[in-house]
Amino acid sequence: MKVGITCYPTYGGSGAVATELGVALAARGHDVHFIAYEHPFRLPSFVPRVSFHEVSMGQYPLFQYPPYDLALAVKMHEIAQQHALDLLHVHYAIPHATSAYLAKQMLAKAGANLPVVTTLHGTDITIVGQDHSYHAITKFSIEESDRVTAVSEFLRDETVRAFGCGNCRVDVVPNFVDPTVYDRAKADPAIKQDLSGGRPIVMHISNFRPVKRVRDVVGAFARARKSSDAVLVLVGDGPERAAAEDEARRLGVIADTRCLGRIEAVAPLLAVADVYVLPTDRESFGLSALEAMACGVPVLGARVGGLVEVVEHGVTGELCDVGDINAMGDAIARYLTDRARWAAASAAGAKRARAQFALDDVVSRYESLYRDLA
Ligand code: GMT
Repeated sequence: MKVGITCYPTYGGSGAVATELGVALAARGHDVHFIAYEHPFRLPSFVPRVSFHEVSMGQYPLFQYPPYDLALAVKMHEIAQQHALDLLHVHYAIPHATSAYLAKQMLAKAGANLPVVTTLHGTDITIVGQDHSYHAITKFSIEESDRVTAVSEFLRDETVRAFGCGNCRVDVVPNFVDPTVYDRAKADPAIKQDLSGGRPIVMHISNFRPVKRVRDVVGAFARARKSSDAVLVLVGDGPERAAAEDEARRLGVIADTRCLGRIEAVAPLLAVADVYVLPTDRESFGLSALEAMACGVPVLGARVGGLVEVVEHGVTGELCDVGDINAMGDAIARYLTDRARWAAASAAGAKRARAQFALDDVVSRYESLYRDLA
């Protein structure tokens, strides 16, 4: 099939999922066309059967807010015609589902059909889509999509609740992980040595937005640090990075904290981590938690949203109340000091990631959904 994929190309779970899906589809022989304003961050430089089409934006002094959604619709329309796309799969509803709707209507005028699949990822439903300024168009664009998927049951239910999409079917297709890439057997001792001198590693990876509560990561680590000699490794960058470093200074753990900034290939880092921490405010899935589990890293997270569908509490990690830094710190400490407990959670996480969220299984589900539409 010929599939167009639109996503946010920047550091984040929805772009990672969209890109890895596209690469996996291409490996199965499909032609994949990414349509976005930048090269997706997880797209290796060249992949057979994968093309990237940049959305170019005409500028004009009148535009205080250049209309990206229109330029995107035009590019979708152009690529769909030029490459005879069988369908468009957009990730994150705003504005991608709306642009896809416009492109579909433009093609319909010429007698062509372009089915649109919209995958809902998170704040497109839980925050931005519920803002009054976007609510009606988000509801409309979801209802006009030919198929809608959500990455967790939580997100499906929240979509129905917030948008009252009585007659729109939302299928849950979870995010996935490639178990051949996210694999503790591939851990490189030299990386661990470099990061921590061989000491245990507590890790967090995100775009450091306020929703991720990165200061709680530092607070929980500082508490756990009292009973272990662990090192905190923070990966990523964003608005809360400086505040997280300040917190590490304030709590006296800055010397045990390493901030690596944005790193695109995180599997080699996760493979040497001992505990992964995701104390987030809200999370429709928590892709990084799944990637950590696949690498045999127990996950310490907040009991929110779809994260409870990924982490099995008491088995592959522990989930605490949002903001309960003491409980999180104590749970981290238990994994760091009780080797048997750690080994059981590590093995259970690696097994669950492969059994429930393996790339091959999930990509097959998308493929069959595409076939239903073609
Ligand atoms: O929704 C967002 O704010 C951004 C999005 C992203 O691009 O990272 O994150 C969401 O999608 C991810 C991939 O499906 C999920 O793993 C994240 O849980 C989800 N983020 C939130 O719900 C806050």
